[in-house]
Amino acid sequence: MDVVFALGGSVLMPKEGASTENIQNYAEAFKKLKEMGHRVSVVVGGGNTARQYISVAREFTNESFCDEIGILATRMNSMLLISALGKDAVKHVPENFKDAELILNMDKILVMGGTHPAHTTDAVSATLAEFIDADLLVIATNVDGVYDKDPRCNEDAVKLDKINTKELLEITGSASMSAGSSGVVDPLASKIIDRAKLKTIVVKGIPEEILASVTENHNGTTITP
Ligand code: U5P
Repeated sequence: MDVVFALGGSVLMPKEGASTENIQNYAEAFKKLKEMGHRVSVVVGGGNTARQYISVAREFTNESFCDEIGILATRMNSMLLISALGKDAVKHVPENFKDAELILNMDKILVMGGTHPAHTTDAVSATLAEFIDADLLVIATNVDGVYDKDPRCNEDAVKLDKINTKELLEITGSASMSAGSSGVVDPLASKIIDRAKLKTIVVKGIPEEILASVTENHNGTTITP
């Protein structure tokens, strides 16, 4: 299967910072998927690094420039994962989808971060999945699926096992577009998922769920056209 993963920066680079064991566990999961015969792309988020830089820069500058800072954080996190993937990856973080596809055609795991301001790496992963005609997009994040309302501020929020792309648009449509925002799926990504008719799974970003996402035995939310 041709699978694109959006790996939330907050799981790769949590508040406590990077840990060798953590990065290694993710690298092992992606290598295993490649060994199983899947074509693997990983779009890495900016995590706490991006959010810290953006929160200070915002006092001085506009959102687009904050986005540019966020993009650099996503590329640094990508380099960290590339370093742990060794010969299964290429020591280059592509900045557009044409270069990204060349890396996949070299039979390597593709790792990339952001591209342009005004969206998150969720939107990058959805566009990449559309561009390379992937079979599946997996959004591996810090929540375990899509809820009917934000579970961080609604105790009665209910996790949805299966939804369609129109329902995803309704749930995520009102999310913030400011630099560093962290809704479960960025509203632009939801629109791309809908237009590209992409089968998408939202799972908790732990190696076990990343491996399970290709088997249907995951505990997340499945989104279908
Ligand atoms: N960002 C962009 N464009 C991209 C990727 C990221 O502007 O293509 C910026 C956003 O401000 C985003 C931040 O919130 O970098 C960190 O990425 P993420 O972890 O939210 O995906």
